[in-house]
Amino acid sequence: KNIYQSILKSASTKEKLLAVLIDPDKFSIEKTKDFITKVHASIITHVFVGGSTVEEGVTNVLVAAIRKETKLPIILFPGDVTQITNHADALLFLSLISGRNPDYLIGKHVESISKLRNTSLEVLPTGYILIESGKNTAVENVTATLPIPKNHTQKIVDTAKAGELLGMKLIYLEAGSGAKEAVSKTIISAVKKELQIPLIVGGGIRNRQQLENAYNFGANMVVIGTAFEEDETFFDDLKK
Ligand code: 1GP
Repeated sequence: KNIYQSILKSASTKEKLLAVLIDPDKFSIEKTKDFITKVHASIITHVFVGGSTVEEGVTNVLVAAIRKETKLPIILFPGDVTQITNHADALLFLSLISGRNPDYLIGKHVESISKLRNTSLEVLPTGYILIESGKNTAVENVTATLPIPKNHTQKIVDTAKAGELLGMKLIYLEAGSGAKEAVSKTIISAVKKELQIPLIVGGGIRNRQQLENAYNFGANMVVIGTAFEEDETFFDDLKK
């Protein structure tokens, strides 16, 4: 199976994609079966796994447990090289193009190759753009980079376009996990207008209305994590 091709196809038919983000640091493995049952009853199409500070080995065990319960595509959204595991289907190979920290632009990627070589993960080159969202976020702290100010729309658009021209296959607009403000309509629609490749949006989306807004503004895929961590009744609003 080819995950990128299916994302492209969904983008061309305007099918809305929704990823639940499972952070191994905030998820107890015992509830995997129950959680995935709720995922299956919902409009969720993809499972993302990753976090900014996960202990080595934890992601591997958790992804194996999730794999047992679902046929949905499992995509790694790694905060670090240690989170790479062959139990997943694909890897967001994120380059933090909003920042100027060489480690997160190319350094970690070079480090990861010795591990990647031994996996059959589909690699999804992704331009990852952190946008100011009202408070300090984990991405900002861990990567020691500044987000692009939210009113610098042209800079955000140019950054996304530069990512596309560098050959990245996806652009991910990130407000940060638990962001106070999700990425705005102005930003999503301006970026979407210039991009040929699919657009992922995440950070601070907590209800159905915000989710639908993100699609209407131009997101092909939305990523939600915190809203499920805080209250699993959110699944009830996302029934198929
Ligand atoms: C974070 O974009 C994801 O990297 C999801 O954010 O946890 O705020 O939903 P939330």
